[in-house]
Amino acid sequence: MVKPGLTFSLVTVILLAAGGVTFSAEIPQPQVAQEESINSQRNDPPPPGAAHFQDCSHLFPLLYWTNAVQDGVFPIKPESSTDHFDVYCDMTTDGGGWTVIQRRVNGTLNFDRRWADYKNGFGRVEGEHWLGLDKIYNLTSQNSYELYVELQDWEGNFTHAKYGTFSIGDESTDYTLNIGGYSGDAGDSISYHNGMKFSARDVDNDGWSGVHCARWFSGGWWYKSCTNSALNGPYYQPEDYHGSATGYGVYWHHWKGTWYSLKATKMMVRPQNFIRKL
Ligand SMILES: *[C@@H]1O[C@H](CO)[C@@H](O)[C@H](O)[C@H]1NC(C)=O
Ligand SMILES: *[C@@H]1O[C@H](CO)[C@@H](O)[C@H](O)[C@H]1NC(C)=O
Ligand SMILES: *[C@@H]1O[C@H](CO)[C@@H](O)[C@H](O)[C@H]1NC(C)=O
Ligand SMILES: [Ca+2]
Repeated sequence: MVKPGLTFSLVTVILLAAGGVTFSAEIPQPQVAQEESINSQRNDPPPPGAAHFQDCSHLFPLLYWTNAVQDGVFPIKPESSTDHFDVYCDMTTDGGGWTVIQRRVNGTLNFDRRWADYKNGFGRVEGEHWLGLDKIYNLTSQNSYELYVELQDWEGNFTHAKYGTFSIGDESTDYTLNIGGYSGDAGDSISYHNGMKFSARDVDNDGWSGVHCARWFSGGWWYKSCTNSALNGPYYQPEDYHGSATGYGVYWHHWKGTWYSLKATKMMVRPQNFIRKL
C-alpha cells in the first residue's frame, strides 16, 4: 500500500534495488570533519526523490517494495525544515521506520557539551551522535510521534523502553519534553521528566535550584531534581567504572539501578500511525 503523497523517482528505486551495496554509499556524503557533519547544512542538491521523505518511516515502504529493508544513512526533510539532512534509519527494530536521534556505542564522542551543540547536534550519524534539538523538534512537530529507547549492558543483554507519546517544544520553550505511554522491559526512567526543559552544562533549566544537574551528570538532558536517566552522561569502560566512587555514567535507573554505566544506547522516533504491514 502506498502512502498518499509519497513520491520518489525511478532513479532512486533502481539505485536502492541494485542491492549488495550499503545505502550510504549510494547517496553522496559530504566530506566534512568528523565532529561537524551534523552541524553543516547540506547545500548540494538532494538525491532524486530523497528530499520528499519526512523521516525514516516515509522511506520504509520504498525499501520494502524493492526488497532492500536494512538500516543505513539517508537524507530526510521534515515539513518545517528548510533543507534536507542525513539521519540514521533503523529499519529492523520493532518493525523498522525509526529515525535515530541519539546513539552511544563505544565512548568515542564527548557528550559533555554546551547548549549550542545540543541545539545543532554533534557526532556522525553513522556512529555516536546527538541529532540536535532543533531537528528533533522539527521531526516530532510534524505528526504524533513515539519514542523507542534501546539499552545494552556489558554482558550482552539488551532491553528497551517505548513511549507512545514523544515530542519536544521549540527553542522558545527550552525544548520542553512531552512524553508518556510507557511500555517495555527496561523500566520507565523518563516519565519523571515529562514537562521539563532541556539543560546543558552552560544552561540550568532543571527543577532543582542551587544544583546544576547537567554539570553534575555531565551531559545534556531534561533534568528535574535531578534525574532517573542520563543517557548523555559520561561513558565508562567497565574496568574504569566503580559505582558511586566513580559517579554517574550512562544511566537508566529502572533497569540497572543507580551505579551502573551502560555500554550502548539508542533513542529513535517514529510516527504513532506507522504500519509495518504494507
Ligand atoms: C526547523 O523548522 C524551522 C521552522 O519552524 C526552520 O526555520 C528551521 O530551519 C528548522 N530547523 C532545522 C534544523 O531543520
Ligand atoms: C566507535 O564506534 C564508531 C561507530 O561504530 C566507529 O567508527 C569507531 O571506530 C569506534 N571507535 C573505537 C575506538 O572503537
Ligand atoms: C544479563 O545477562 C547475564 C548473562 O548473559 C544474565 O546472567 C543476567 O541475568 C542478565 N541481566 C539482566 C539484567 O538481564
Ligand atoms: Ca538547577
